[in-house]
Amino acid sequence: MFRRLTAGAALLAAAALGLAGPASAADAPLRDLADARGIYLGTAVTGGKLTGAYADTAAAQFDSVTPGNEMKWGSVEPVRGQFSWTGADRVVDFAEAHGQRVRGHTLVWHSQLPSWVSNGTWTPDALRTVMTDHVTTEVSRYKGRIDHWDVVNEPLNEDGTLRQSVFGATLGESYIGDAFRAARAADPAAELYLNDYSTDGLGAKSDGMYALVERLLAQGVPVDGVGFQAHLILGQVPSTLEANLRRFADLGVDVAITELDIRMTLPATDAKLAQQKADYAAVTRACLAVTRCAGLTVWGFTDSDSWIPDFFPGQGAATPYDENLNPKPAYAGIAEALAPVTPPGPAGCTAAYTVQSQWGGGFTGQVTVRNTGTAPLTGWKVVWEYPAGQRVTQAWNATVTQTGTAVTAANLSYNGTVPAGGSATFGFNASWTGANPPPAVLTCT
Ligand code: 9MR
Repeated sequence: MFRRLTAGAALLAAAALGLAGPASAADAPLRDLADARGIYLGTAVTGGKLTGAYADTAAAQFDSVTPGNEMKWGSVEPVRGQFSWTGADRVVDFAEAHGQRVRGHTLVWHSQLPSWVSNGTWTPDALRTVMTDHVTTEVSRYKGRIDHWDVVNEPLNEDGTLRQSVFGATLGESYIGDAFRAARAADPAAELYLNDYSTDGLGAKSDGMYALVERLLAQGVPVDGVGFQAHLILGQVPSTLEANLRRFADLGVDVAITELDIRMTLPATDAKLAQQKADYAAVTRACLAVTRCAGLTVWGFTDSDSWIPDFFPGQGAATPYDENLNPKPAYAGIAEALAPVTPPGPAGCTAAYTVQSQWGGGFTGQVTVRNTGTAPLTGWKVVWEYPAGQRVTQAWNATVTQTGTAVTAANLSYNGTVPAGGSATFGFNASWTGANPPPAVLTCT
């Protein structure tokens, strides 16, 4: 599906013009800022922690959740044919209670796979059946409730070749198409994603992914999107991230940042946190810059719920909130990147008429032209009717002409441009007899 239209979609045209304003809405929840910019902002969550402040923050700030572990094969089908939905249900129920969408993660992956699958002895047909049964059962269970499914996760080696998981080794590349077709049949409305890491920038692995997606699409495999995990290292956001997202989008699929975190060597310092803020903003901007980027998910929103310290000893502080659920500079980085764009509004123009001085038969008048709009005025004209036969005889700072009772004043070359909120003034001498009432209306264009 193409990026959803939202209440804020009207701002997209302005976004395309690059008119991002300051982060004046920094207090608005990230989910609202993201919605106004036409993307979703998600987080991985741990279902068992969804109470108290952790739950409140997840609900307030994010409009999408991904179960960190609860939908993986080892969690839902630890024994063949015996399914356990408790953990996954908890996350889906939470999302629905808080108006959030769910990224289902993940159906076919070489990791967190029960040993009955990974250590089994399989004929190709038997493994294919086991795999498609698993996909069909899980997708059917949540039919209509999952927005995106990571159907196949991490299918590639670092050099872009097919990972020789039990699936790759037994079935070759064909398992990917079979998994996608089974998912499509079970829930035609869900967006089906292929997801991997270290494919974020241009390189051998993302080239392999690109070629794989091309082949799958050519075969008619229902791939709707490609997920880029973006488990990044401080200061190393790939400079080619946006270009890479764009080339996949140009294949006709959606893209999403699915597992963003940015790790650093501990301890965190102010300088590192400032760099991390810039990195989070850069990734967010890359997604915003690509129309088919559906959204961005952080892989845990708090440092207290991040996989990094366990997997990379000595590293951490990878998420937008610290361990006490205080927002870090990275949070502001996301918020600033998502800040509302200021659409170029029309220029406004009002004109005010005053009599500066008056004597027998003559007077000096002045008109102030004010730009009450949000874009510069690039030339102005003021028109009025004299009610009592007054006649302009001389003017300065404008070209003033009079035909009958109708007066027209136009800017000169040096005062035609009036910035938003600014003004220009011109003056004139005129004659009067009997009475000198001001014009009822001045029209400024
Ligand atoms: O966040 C997940 C962590 O709790 C698990 O221990 C780990 C096991 O591999 O998986 C983590 O999530 C992974 C995700 O499912 C796929 N991409 C890499 C993520 C980090 O390892």
